[in-house]
Amino acid sequence: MNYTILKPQQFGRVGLLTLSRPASLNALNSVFFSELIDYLDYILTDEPFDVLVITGEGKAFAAGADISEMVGLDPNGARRFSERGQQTFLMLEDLPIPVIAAINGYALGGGCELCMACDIRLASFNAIFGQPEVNLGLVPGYAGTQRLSRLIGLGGALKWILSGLNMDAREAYRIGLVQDLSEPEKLIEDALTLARRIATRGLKAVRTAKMLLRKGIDMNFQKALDMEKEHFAELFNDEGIEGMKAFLEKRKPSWENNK
Ligand code: DAK
Repeated sequence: MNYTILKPQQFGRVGLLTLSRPASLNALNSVFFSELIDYLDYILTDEPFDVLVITGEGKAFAAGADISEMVGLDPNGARRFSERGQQTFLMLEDLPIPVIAAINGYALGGGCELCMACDIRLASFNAIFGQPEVNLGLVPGYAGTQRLSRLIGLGGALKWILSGLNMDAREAYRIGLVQDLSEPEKLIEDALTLARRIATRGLKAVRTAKMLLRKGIDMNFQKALDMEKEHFAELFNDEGIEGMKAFLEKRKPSWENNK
């Protein structure tokens, strides 16, 4: 598939995906969703890299769902529209590899929901976040009502979603929505550095840890501990043994991705 909005690049074992529709502040339209589904399918099938970084071109990460497309929907169309976005962002969240959002500017509405479906959020100091849907007489429709409360707690999510206010990057960092802040010109470099760091750890361990954290949060605690125990044990077959031996022998583990 030829992409018109997505610009994929690859740096070794790290993928960088740039949303490129800057004239519309990377508003998420149906072409974007078709391209993203295609790209996620490619990652799942070909496993081209071990960590993905997502960013936006220009002054926005993404300024939300494309309002000019949404305005023509009736309630049934809106349900399908919401479902497609929810499913696509779930597919992104469920990728076996870690995904880092490098948030370069506006991350509003669907754009904020997109970064919340990523595993780690790094933002530039000039990023702006918000769920402004109530200003349009809407509610978040790509799982924002569910992911924001899981990330920052129910009280904070209620405050931001009910008020439709925007928050700056420092506030987003303070409340734990983003994990780190960068100077705008260093954002991508910082995101790629973190991605490379993750991509040179035990790959099976990284994927297992992501899955345990992601799945465990919605599970009964004891069941989540059982799941952790089983997956911990599985790592004692190969990667984990090599990692521990390497430590004791004061050398680098000889994992494929670490040579
Ligand atoms: N959709 C479409 N176009 C957008 C857009 C958006 N979300 N955001 C910006 N643009 C377009 C503008 O219309 C403008 O286009 P032209 O007029 O040049 O053709 C261009 O991008 C540049 O924008 P501005 O001229 O407004 O730029 P400024 O720097 O002055 O302002 C801004 C930047 C981010 C403050 C402003 O653009 C803004 O407020 N944008 C809208 C932000 C917003 O409200 N985002 C939330 C969208 S609603 C659901 C499913 C999904 C959703 C909800 C329900 N269900 C089906 C239940 C999700 C909803 C949303 O995401």
